[in-house]
Amino acid sequence: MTVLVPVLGDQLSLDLSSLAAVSQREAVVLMMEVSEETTYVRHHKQKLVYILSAMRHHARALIEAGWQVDYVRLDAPDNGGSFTGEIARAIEHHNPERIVVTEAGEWRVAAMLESWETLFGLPVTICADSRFICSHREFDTWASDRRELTMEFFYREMRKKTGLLMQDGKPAGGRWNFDKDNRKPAKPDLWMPRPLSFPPDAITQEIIAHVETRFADHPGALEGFDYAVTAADAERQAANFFAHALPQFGDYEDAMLTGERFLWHSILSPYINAGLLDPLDLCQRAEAEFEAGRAPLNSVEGYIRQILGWREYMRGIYWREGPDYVDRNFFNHQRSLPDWFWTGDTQMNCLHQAIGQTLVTAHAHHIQRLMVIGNFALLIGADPKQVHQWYLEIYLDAYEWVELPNTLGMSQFGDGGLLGSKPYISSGAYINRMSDYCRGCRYTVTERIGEDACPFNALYWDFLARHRDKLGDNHRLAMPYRTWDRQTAEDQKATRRQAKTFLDGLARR
Ligand code: FAD
Ligand code: DLZ
Ligand code: SF4
Repeated sequence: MTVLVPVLGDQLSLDLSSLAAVSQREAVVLMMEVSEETTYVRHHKQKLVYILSAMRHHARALIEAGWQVDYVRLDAPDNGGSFTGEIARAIEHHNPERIVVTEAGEWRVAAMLESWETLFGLPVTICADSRFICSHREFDTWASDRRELTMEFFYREMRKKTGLLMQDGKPAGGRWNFDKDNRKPAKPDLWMPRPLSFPPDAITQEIIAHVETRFADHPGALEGFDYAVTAADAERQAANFFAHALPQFGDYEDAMLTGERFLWHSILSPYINAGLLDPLDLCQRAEAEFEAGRAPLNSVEGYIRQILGWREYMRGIYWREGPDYVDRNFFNHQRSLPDWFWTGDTQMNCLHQAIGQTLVTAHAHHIQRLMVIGNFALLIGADPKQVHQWYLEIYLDAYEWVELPNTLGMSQFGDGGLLGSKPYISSGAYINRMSDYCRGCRYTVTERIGEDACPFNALYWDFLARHRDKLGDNHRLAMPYRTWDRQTAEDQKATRRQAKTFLDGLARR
């Protein structure tokens, strides 16, 4: 008897639930490079190289572990072009009696998996993805009797469930959250930790050449690609993070510095999301660093909260809200992103830095994504679906289940506040406080009106004025609205005129 076990490009774990559910003797593992997955958005070229190379390396690891693997390359002449097309070919070839697959990470692919039983007349077992710490049912139980789905309360449940940073049923250090200790700006520092560099091996080089020609119209640079593409190298980067960056992770979590792309961040999200690293294992290792006295609680708690809290919470929201979450548009924003989102060619230094490094590395850290790029997109009234597509295509770690709630929900307030009690917006003052970008900018961060005024300032107030009908009652915005109301009608008019002039010339900014 043959069992077909399709392993998708973000399921690159040797202890995947589908593999655990079958015996090696009967299984044929099917891995498929298919054009539908490489083009459903215009993925950044480095994202394509990363996924395809990690898939090819994972196939080797599976074979070494004793699995029979049928690997379909993108350039195979008879490639079926889609997961379903390749399953059809594999059924002809291997004549399996059933299919066992780990659940997909997004609605689009989940619908494909669910269609196979009827389409092919074979039993299909869809296994829960055990790499996540919170199951769908657990999340729904937590969410079902709540009016507000506050992440902080979900996170506390996860701490209790896993026992991470818990002492006698209480949070370690007497507090659940050390966020207020974690907002320090950073200074240039020669001894800043650096992520490890993994020069491309022959497999990766071949893919780079293929991507360069076949996906020439996709955004992003390929030069300098040096991400890990194996579990062993991802593990080296994890060890590097724990040894050198974790102790100060918390202090500088929100900081931004010109030319410093990674700061004290872990740069592990691409590896966790593709399956090369296990999220719970990383949390436990961070906790062990605290217990051994090598990393302080504010850093370790902050790091664990990102994974155990935010990452699991985003996944829960994604599946709970359903496939039409992507169409939510609370503010009815319709503006297109300016073309310079794909070149970084703007005079606003913060955006030039954040988008520029994104194009070069397919990575930006959380505050760059949220408070520079996302903040700007929201203030100009960009269409949240287009903003979502930009993030999905441009970041190495982007899969819809995690990217969509972060972008459309947290960053663009497209769902009207499911994930946050107020929109993440700010004037230039926040960016100036948390970065050194303003010093190198053609605009003046302290000015609101005039040729040289920082565009974020007028845009911020214009946004609040424009959306008063929807935000006026929000008690967390009471203070900025009071400040706005204290201004003279003439000042208010000048601010709104300034914003309009800026938006009229957005393409050239
Ligand atoms: P660190 O700063 O070292 O954080 C540790 C880990 O926590 C990360 O590796 C990641 O696994 C997890 N994490 C942190 N914040 C979040 C979060 N908000 N949601 C989920 N996991 C989190 N993250 C993705 O993995 N994929 C995405 O497509 C993605 N899109 C985003 C879009 C927007 C608009 C925003 C604001 C955030 C997005 N994030 C996304 C979250 C976050 O920016 C990245 O996880 C983080 O920058 C990855 O870098 P790192 O591994 O160095 O993270
Ligand atoms: C993102 C991606 C890309 C670019 N290419 C492939 C591929 O060729 N084959 C594959 O199995 N997976 C790929 N992926 C990841 C899938 O899109 C990912 O597995 C789904 O998003 C899961 O829901
Ligand atoms: Fe960005 Fe304004 Fe600062 Fe320039 S002055 S870097 S546009 S916040």
